[in-house]
Amino acid sequence: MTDKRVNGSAVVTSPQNTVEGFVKEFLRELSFGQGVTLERASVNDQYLALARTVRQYLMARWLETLQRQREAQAKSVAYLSAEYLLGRQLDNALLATDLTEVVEEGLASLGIELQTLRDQETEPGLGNGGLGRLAACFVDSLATMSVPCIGYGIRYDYGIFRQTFVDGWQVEQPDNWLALGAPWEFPHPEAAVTVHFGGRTETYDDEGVERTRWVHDWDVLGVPFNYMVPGYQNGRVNTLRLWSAKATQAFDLQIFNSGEYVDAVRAQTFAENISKVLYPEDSTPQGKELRLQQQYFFVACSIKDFVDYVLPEDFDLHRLPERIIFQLNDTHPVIAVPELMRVLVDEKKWDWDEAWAVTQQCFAYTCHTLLPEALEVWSVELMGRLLPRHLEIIYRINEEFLAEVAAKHPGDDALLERMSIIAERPERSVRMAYLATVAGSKVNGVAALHSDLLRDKVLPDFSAYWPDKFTNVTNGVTPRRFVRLSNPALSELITEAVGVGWVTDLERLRGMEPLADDQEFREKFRAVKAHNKERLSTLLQARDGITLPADAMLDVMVKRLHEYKRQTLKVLHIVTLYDRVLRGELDPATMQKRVFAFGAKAAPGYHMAKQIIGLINHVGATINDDPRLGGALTVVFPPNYNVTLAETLIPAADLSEQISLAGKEASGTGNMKFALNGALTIGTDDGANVEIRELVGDDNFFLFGLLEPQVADLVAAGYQPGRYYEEDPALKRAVDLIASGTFSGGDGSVFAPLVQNLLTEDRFLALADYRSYIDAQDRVDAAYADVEGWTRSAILNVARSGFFSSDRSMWDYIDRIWHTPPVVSR
Ligand code: 26W
Repeated sequence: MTDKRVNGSAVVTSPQNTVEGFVKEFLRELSFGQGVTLERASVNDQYLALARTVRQYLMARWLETLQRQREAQAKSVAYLSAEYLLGRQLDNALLATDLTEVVEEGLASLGIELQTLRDQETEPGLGNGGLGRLAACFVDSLATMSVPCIGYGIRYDYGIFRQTFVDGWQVEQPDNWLALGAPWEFPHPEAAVTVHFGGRTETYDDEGVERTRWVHDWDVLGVPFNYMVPGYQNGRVNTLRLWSAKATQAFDLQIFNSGEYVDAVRAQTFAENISKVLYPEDSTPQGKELRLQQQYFFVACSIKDFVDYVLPEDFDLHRLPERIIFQLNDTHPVIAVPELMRVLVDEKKWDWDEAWAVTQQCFAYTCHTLLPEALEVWSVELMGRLLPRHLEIIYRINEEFLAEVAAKHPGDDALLERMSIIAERPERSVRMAYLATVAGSKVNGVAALHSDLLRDKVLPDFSAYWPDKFTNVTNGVTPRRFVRLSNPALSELITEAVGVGWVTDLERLRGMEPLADDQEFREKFRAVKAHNKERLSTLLQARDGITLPADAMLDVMVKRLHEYKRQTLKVLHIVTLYDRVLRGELDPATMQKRVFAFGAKAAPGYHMAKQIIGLINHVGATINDDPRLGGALTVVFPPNYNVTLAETLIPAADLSEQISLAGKEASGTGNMKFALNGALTIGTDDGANVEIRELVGDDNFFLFGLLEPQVADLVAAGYQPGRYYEEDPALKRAVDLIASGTFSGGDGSVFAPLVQNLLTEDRFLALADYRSYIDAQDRVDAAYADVEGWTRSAILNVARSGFFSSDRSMWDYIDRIWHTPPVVSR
């Protein structure tokens, strides 16, 4: 046991990080934690005991980090996010403590396979896609960089649904991720926060000062669950605090005794519904009341927690901006702005201007989308009913803001209407992105192109009014999980080439550039890719009974299913190749063998997205079983794409599909993960693809498609998808094959809605980009045939993608927005 003194007195002793030390602790956890003997322990017992043993190695670091930050009175980041897509925790904890080998050997000495226990862990799917995963990468980076940060969010009882396929169609199953235990969380019911809802407001005289009080209707308890966010081998552990809703009055005995058993627990179920399940939409808000309840619930808990529990109790809140920056992860937590104003004005009894001056310095807003329909608006009817005091405060913020604008632009009523936080039409509603922009000290997009479009197209009036408020921070991904952990073979090769430091300083990958011209290194690089393909094949066989053909180019498209991401265009490519073979234009024996791998969940209510999933699986079933192809083309679509599957799929990929319509994908982060794992990208000039292409070089990137300005012009000129269908015979044949029922048992009606939409609306110009895409894919085939050339490009992609580390993103946020330097050891 290694002793560690924390806050002077209490001694926290971490177990010895030796095989013996670990085995001793593990057996203790098995018997005293799980209450079973080694002989009778289930795999789940073993996994839970292992998790609890490993977390002990992090405990001292956690307590010390908190102590260190308290002493340093350091400024922290409070990352407010409704989603965290964390992925499995065990391996990341082993990497952070550098215990993998010790644990592997220790378990083996007890006849236990570490991999078996790894596979026992259920990943916490507390997010939908890009936004949630980015939050997880960011908190990992801040811990590794020793920057004080608390991630605040919601502990959903049910995360993103489990996807299954029935006859190729998506069917959702509830994600009961807590069922087998949650060894990585630390509940703190003693630190519960009461959150109010509903009711009305009333003004009262407070010694001559008119004040307002909120007379609420009902309330819930917010119980915090802490999760460790371990830094990579730096002795630091930050905190992720997720809130779970509990009824203030769990059970009404009187009602129960009167025999109304259901009524007796009605309040409980109602309250606990708030953190029951994650909303599975990732770009079309449904405007549901429960969603706003969720947003206010975790925000109110978080602000109360930080102001009353994290800050020293005598802390003068006028200095709040010196101690905290609340980063708003999209508009989902922006209700935090009126909540802080309510606390300062109604509870701390500050006057308005005093409170507003502080509030404006405490928030910053990151926008993650370009789709107008993804920008959240809440009707004043709903806001007023659920949060009457907050609506009043939002009205006052808007009034003060519009008065300021009017002073600078007298008589420009159109401008006032355009910039008002309150939209009058179609119904009076609160524009949350506008509230975030007015209150935020900084507003940023997540890629250079996105931030430009945010300024010029989404919030032009605001960027004209506050040019310095707008900035860009291009997304990034953590190299710990998405290279070091998920691609150990490549990591070894990188370390051999540039030394160990790259894991926390990814720009060191540049040292590999010259090796692109090294024949021997290229062979090793190819061996790594082949190994990863083997590993994927083994996994897909075991997980889904999918056989992955060998010696084929692995062409991968994994991301949420959305029309703007254009999975349909990928299907048109596959059908075009199929058509070429059937017409004898391509010889299956000599053509480039390809495996098309898909991974994608569709929001349950998004019917066109579900049609597209059905089409992919039906095309796959037809092509995979067509003997005329001789296995030259194969479609695989493992269900339930998630972080864990990504960790094995991405390192095996040759080609990364990033084919969204230019101007629609804010950034993308999968694109970065593929480049860092030696896949080449075929993509449009959209989101972060632009920066990937600029860094890896045009020769090492397959660019195609309309540029954003051309898209705008084509749409403005009136886009007619039918014309492209008529004028491109290959396209016509591909669409007709789908329409004719070739992939649906001859029943053309199955995909008629999709085909109809494509030929008449095609909102995301798939037909307009078809020819350019197909030509680019032909370039890909030619490039792939040049094995050495392809490997060279792949190595250069890795070597030149260090910029896409989320550590670099954090430095940008720190320099441009947060000003929260790392707390380095005294
Ligand atoms: C239902 C409401 C809603 C609306 C938008 C839920 C979730 C969203 C997210 C903003 C959607 C999202 O995940 N956006 C993605 O964010 C990534 C991280 O910045 C970007 O890389 C992706 O381009 C963007 O689509």
